[in-house]
Amino acid sequence: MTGKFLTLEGTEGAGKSTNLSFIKEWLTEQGIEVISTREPGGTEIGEAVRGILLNQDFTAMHEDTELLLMFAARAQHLREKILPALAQGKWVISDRFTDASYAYQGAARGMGFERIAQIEQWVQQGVHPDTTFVFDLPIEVGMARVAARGGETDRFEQEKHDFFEKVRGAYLTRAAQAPERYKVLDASQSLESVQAAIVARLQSLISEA
Ligand code: Z5A
Repeated sequence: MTGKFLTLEGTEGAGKSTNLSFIKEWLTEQGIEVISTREPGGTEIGEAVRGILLNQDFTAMHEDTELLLMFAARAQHLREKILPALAQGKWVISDRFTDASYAYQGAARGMGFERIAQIEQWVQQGVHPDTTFVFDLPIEVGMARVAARGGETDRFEQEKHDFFEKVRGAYLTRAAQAPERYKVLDASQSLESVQAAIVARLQSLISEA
């Protein structure tokens, strides 16, 4: 028996973390065993790597280093946490996964998709999410939400508006190329309306399981 693998993607302040908790709670109420996790991170080693990746003092980080660290954390995450949970029939929800590497490193950093696809194949060996929710909203709306929430900024949040437009565009392009895997949500709508769309997709996933 294998569980389902769900991922949440989008630009900053789009509502991924908020809805991760909602999805976990909703699935648990349906009697499904679920674990939630995040990238970069998810394991003790992955969280240590996250600390390096987000450290805003590390302005000298080369884009190759950034990409390889993302996948180093992911390799550990898959083997230590995601695959064992799926094998036990649990559902796994991750706040970000490989689509973020395509969007941030591939599109926004301009590294291209080919190299990422090669590393993806090497690390994941064909493992992909069953469903990816893309929380889509204008960049300035997400930034305003993050500003209102307060807290520390990280190395990625130092980037300019144009960087995040490329990220947003890449997510939408990938979603359009594989509509059966992606569910694009209008994250500028109220939380209630976003969550109603999420529940509709979860119900159809449960009926397929
Ligand atoms: N990264 C990468 O480059 N390559 C990779 O392969 C991976 C990651 C895996 C860390 O990610 C960075 O790593 C990320 C990409 C890079 N950098 N950036 N930017 P992260 O996920 O930890 O960081 P984040 O995207 O910046 O998270 P965030 O800003 O916390 O966004 P969020 O989780 O989507 O937002 P939220 O906390 O759920 O919501 C923000 C606020 O809006 C909050 O106060 C909510 O109550 C509010 N909210 C949420 N939804 C609504 C609605 N619908 N209406 C009104 N208000 C709302």
